[in-house]
Amino acid sequence: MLRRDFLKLSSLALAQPAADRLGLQTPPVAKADHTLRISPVTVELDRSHILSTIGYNGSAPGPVLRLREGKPVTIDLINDTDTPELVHWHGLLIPSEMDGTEEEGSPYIPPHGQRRIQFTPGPSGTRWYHSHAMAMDDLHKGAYTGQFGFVYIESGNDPGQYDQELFLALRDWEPFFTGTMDDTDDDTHDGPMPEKPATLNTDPGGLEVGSMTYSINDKALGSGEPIRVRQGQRLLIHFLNASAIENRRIALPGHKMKVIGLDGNPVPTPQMVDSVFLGAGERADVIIEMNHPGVWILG
Ligand SMILES: [Cu+2]
Repeated sequence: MLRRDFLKLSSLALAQPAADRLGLQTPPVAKADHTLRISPVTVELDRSHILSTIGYNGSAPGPVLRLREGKPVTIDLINDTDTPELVHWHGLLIPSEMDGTEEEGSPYIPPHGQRRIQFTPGPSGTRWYHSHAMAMDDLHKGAYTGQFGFVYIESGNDPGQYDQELFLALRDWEPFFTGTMDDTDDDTHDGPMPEKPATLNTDPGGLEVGSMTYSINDKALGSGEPIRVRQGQRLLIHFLNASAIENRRIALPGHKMKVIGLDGNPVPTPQMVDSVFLGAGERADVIIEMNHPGVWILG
């Protein structure tokens, strides 16, 4: 054995745990660029309302992951729960094996197991990640839990001047089964609407899912820190409707929003609007010029 080889071997032996020493064929494992750990978390919507759910890296939503378009990343997915999980990358064009969807053939992350994935992020823009484990009739599973977070894929193209950048996910919690399809939040219809429900549903329950608990990120209306701005500042807000069940309209009274991106993709002709309406999973990137001093409720 050459001295050089001996040094190589001994440094490997030092770097690896005892169990690997016998084989030596396992190369030292490089650290992943990002790690998402799936585990039980609590969400404090406000002081008197604390939920128990499953989240990423100890919180819900999970961390904002900033990736570079075209630059390969390695992500460790660690499942600290008792059920198989899938992390789906919503809006990314990546191989189905990495995409985290059962129907496309991505392998599950086993209970108390882990998976390392590698992909080349793209296209650029506001994307998100969430559990794709099928909940079926279990409202404590998959997309009903706190397993969601933003992925922002940078292209190097400046989205325009702004003073503050915010990632705000609209979310509902504590879902329940109901016999009524309650879509009164769908206010996109013109003209008078029929009284709802048109016929009284006398079923004891149903398979529609409703919710009465709402938040932006992890905070309910009136709790959490306000967004503080100075007059004339420009906010870049990335909105995501991270709900599995509800459409949402969001507005900032006294201000207009300039929509520069929809579902993460730049819009050809940015428009000024009073509010944006987002279906489940949709995103909007807006610029708001803070030109009306005061206390305003974004909601
Ligand atoms: Cu999705």
